[in-house]
Amino acid sequence: MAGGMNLFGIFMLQIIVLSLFSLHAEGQGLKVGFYKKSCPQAEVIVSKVISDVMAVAPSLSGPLLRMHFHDCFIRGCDGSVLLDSPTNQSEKFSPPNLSLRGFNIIDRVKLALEKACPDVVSCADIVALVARDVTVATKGPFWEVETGRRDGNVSLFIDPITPVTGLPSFASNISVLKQSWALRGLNTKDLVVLSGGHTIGISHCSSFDSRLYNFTGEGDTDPTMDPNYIARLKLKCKPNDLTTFAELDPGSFKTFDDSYFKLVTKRRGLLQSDAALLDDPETRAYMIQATSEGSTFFKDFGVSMVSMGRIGVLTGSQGEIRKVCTKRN
Ligand code: HEM
Ligand SMILES: *[C@@H]1O[C@H](CO)[C@@H](O)[C@H](O)[C@H]1NC(C)=O
Ligand SMILES: *[C@@H]1O[C@H](CO)[C@@H](O)[C@H](O)[C@H]1NC(C)=O
Ligand SMILES: *[C@@H]1O[C@H](CO)[C@@H](O)[C@H](O)[C@H]1NC(C)=O
Ligand SMILES: *[C@@H]1O[C@H](CO)[C@@H](O)[C@H](O)[C@H]1NC(C)=O
Ligand SMILES: CC(=O)N[C@H]1CO[C@H](CO)[C@@H](O)[C@@H]1O
Repeated sequence: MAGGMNLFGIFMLQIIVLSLFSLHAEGQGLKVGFYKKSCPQAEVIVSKVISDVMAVAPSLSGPLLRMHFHDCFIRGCDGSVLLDSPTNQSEKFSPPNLSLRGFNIIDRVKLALEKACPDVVSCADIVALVARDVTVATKGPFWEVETGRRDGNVSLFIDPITPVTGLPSFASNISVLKQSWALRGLNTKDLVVLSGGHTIGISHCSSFDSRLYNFTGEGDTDPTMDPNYIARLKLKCKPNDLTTFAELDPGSFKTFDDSYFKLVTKRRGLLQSDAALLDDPETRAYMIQATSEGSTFFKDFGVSMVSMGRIGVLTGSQGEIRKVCTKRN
């Protein structure tokens, strides 16, 4: 079973993680159009700011989609990824955030919302709505976003890098990835579908250069990666390069489409965690389906994003509605 852990082990971990995230059933208290009465213009305001931003800074679509993933996987979708800390000890300063950008865009959306309806729309909901709007802006699918999340007040440096319950690493194998999803009540289909988020955006060389230069510590390359692609990437990324980056989905990294799955199935997935999706019959079959005529990827992506958006949410009288997204009230 996954990572040497038996089913019972997964079950127990699931209980631990779920009770860490929330005592409520997953997603309870969320609904489409939560702000219909309290702030009827909320979603229009978010979309307007995002379309303005996309017009001048389209490269922020990647980090803004990724932000919702990082928020939801750590302490549930509670805006914890946004919190600053006077000593840089909050989540956003933890290593996996490398390249998380666009925090100022969330602030800009919040400012516009506070002007229209003060103290009503949570930062966690803003992150969820923005993830949808940047997907649409890159020609991806539209889905109805459930809202009604409230903001948490805890954000810890250690959380994203904690083994098992933290964020999955770019070097995760398929069993670790499946476990990471299962712990949050998501299934293997959600894993492969949401990995499709890598159809847009970039990755720093440091997230994949071991595959090019030192895969097992003996100066070797990753045998599962197309050698021609390795050669091309080596021209871009020199060893120990911390600043250069490459497109996750070369050729169409600005467009949300199915080409990510085409590349991964041709052994051109950039990250080990992308390539790992070939190691499971279900995820492999999905990738082939997703690149075929009858692909359901666009529809599936919306469904899985809604599921991800329900992880460990605070609702009702839990948590708070932050006035400023980087600070507790
Ligand atoms: C399967 C587990 C995942 C792993 C291990 C992973 C890891 C990574 C890594 C290492 C990067 C590059 C960061 C850098 O070096 O700059 C990245 C980028 C990105 N990830 Fe993931 N990711 C995963 C799942 C997801 C999910 C579920 C989404 C959203 C649905 C997502 C959306 C993105 C996007 C859009 C980018 C591009 C960011 C940019 O353009 O700056 N990822 N991811
Ligand atoms: C996957 O990775 C985990 C953690 O690094 C490791 O314990 C496990 O043995 C690996 N599983 C396989 C099948 O390689
Ligand atoms: C926190 O990090 C920022 C850059 O992200 C840096 O400018 C600042 O000096 C750091 N502050 C502390 C207290 O380490
Ligand atoms: C490759 O990795 C090994 C083990 O981590 C290390 O000792 C060696 O210096 C690395 N080689 C290069 C060229 O980075
Ligand atoms: C965080 O919120 C919990 C309840 O939601 C509350 O008991 C606690 O005092 C809060 N902590 C801080 C530092 O605001
Ligand atoms: C945006 C941001 O806060 N990035 C931080 C991510 O983590 C690295 C490594 O811990 C920090 O150096 C960055 O400042």
